[in-house]
Amino acid sequence: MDARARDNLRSRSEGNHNRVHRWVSGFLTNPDPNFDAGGTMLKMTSPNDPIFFLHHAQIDRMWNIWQARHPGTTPYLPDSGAATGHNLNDDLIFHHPGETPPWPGTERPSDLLTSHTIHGTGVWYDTDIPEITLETPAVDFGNVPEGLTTFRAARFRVKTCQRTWFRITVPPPAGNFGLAEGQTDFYVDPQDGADEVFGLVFFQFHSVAGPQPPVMATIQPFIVDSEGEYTGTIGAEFNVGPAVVVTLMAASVPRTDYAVALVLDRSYSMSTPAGSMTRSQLLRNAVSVFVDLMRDTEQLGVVSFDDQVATLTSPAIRFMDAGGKAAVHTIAESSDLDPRGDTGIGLGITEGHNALLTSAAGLTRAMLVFTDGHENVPPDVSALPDGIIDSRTYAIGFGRVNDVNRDVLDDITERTDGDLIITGEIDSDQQRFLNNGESDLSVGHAERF
Ligand SMILES: [Cu+2]
Repeated sequence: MDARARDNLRSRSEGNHNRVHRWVSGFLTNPDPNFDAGGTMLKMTSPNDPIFFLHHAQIDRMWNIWQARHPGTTPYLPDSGAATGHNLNDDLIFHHPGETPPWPGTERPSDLLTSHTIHGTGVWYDTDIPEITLETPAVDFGNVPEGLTTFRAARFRVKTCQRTWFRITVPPPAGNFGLAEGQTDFYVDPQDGADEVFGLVFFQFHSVAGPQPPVMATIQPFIVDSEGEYTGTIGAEFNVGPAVVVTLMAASVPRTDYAVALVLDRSYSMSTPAGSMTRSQLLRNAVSVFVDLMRDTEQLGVVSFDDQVATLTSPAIRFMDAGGKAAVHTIAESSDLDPRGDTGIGLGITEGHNALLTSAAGLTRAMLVFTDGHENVPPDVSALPDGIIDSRTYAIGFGRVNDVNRDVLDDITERTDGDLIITGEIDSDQQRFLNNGESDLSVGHAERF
């Protein structure tokens, strides 16, 4: 941005800047010197006009875009040789010589090169380039039982005002690691009121016996240039920073057969939204995915709770052969899980414990508690005797982190070193992967979202 050449951004934007001041204010075409054509945009009082702010924000926005398009170009010139106050590192002058400056402190052009610095980090133009940080250089699938396919996400922290894409440009080499259901492109949208969102890029791992050497995959973040401002082509892709490499790692472990009690919250608060569906719908989906991943040598029981408890499977714990799976699918669709009363998590856990007592010999017992954690019917989880939470117990909280009662969920899981998952606000694709991912809860590993 050089003031000295005619055909550059600065000359052109200053020329256009001046025209807008004239257009908005209007020319004084009436010879009567007292006639005011309206508006203040042509006068030194122009900052009083609301249009002034919009206008200057637009000039600043265009400078931002120009900087992004010319990353190797000096953002401001001249750095010397111009009149005092106009060089890169001069103090800007807002008053006549000999007069008192209108406000204390100094600003220099070099202080104003980055609009986020000027306006504060929370103020963005909606066209600004996203700021992206990879939070997971290594994506660890943990211990995965042989025969299972699980999903894990590389996670990016994203500051953005627009949809931000991630493309797996170099997929993991053919083998046990791979694309999640062939998917290479993922995106995240900004959320009103949130300074940051998380971009998730999923991979899958299929567990077979033997060592699992880590593999690499490459991900390129980009935006779609809907106005052609960054690429010169409307709808073209514009890469945001360089591609990043993530390392995928996993370990295969022998698969054990499990007896599982699903303890399902059907209290009224489960009717509230968790992302694109209600918590209750999320729960029904999770149950359906979970049961399909069980082997016919494993057992499952389903318990519901609000202020009452019910064991919905008959017998309480049954093998997940075709008939058993069909029965659980019927339960997942039924009105027996409709949101209803208050929340007695302790009641549900006790009922699940009793169901597990009837499991077949040789199976490892585990309990999954699906709840939003707002208990209001005794006994409280904290008051349950240790013998009741004895099997490996996992809690799955519905809703965003701030919506669920973290203390109660932690209390459920910590006694047996289980994991806590909070589902967060996620779209349906991610939901599908998360639901699949719950399969490996059976070996005590779960990713925290
Ligand atoms: Cu102006």
